[in-house]
This record gives sequence, structure tokens and C-alpha cells, in this order.
Amino acid sequence: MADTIFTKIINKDIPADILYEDELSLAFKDINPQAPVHFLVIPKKAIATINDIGEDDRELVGHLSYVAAKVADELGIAEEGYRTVMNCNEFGGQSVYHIHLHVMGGKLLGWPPFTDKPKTLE
Ligand code: DGP
Repeated sequence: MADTIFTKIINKDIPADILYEDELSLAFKDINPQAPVHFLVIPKKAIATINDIGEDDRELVGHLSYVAAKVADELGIAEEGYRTVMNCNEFGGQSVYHIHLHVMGGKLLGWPPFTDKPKTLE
């Protein structure tokens, strides 16, 4: 797959506000926050979408949730709660084709997240 902006962040070719890093993953603040706390957790392995997660990636994808909870705790939003979201393709609102877990918290979030855009499958 083609490199995305997230490959550049992983390789430190462009700056990001990094919150956590290990050999498998990276967590950094979202550049366009939708909540008082909004960070992304990404695998260092480039996987374009949820649809591209392979059998061998299952542990890695689980690791992203583990890191999300760890960083949420460190940022003080764990007890009140937060939301994790992984968007997939156009209808899911995905814009960067390197899977990433959004972690949003710090205020009471609304549900459901539908917009007024008229596009549907039918
Ligand atoms: P999505 O729409 O689910 O693909 O979310 C992509 C998110 O990535 C979006 O909330 C903004 C964020 N983002 C895009 N480019 C950059 C960047 O260069 N740096 C950071 N920190 N976040 C970015």
C-alpha cells in the first residue's frame, strides 16, 4: 500500500504530539480534535483499513485497544469514560488509509454519531 501521513509520523519525518510508543504501536494527539481529549493509536505496521486486517494481525489490533486504555488512564479520562472509534472507508468517514483507533473523551459524548448527509446504500 502507498505510504500515508502516518508512516511519516512513525518515521519521525514529520512532527506529532506523541503520547506513547512501543515496538508495535504509536499514540499521538489528533491534529483536528473532536473532543477535549482526542488521540489516535496506530500500529506501526501499515494496514489500510479494517477490511485489510489479516489473521496474523489480530493480536496487534487488540494491542491498540490496550494502548488506548493505558494512555486514557494516563491522561485522566478513564474513570469518566471515553469512546474508541475506527472508521472504515468512505461511509465510515475514513480519510487516512492506515488503520487508527480514535480515542475521544474529556466530555459527555453524544450518540448516535450520524450526520445529515443524505448518502445511503439504497
Ligand atoms: P479518519 O477520518 O478516521 O481517517 O481520521 C483521520 C484523523 O487523522 C483525523 O481526525 C485527523 C488526523 N490527522 C490527519 N493528518 C494528521 C497529521 O498530520 N497529524 C496528526 N496528529 N493527526 C492527523
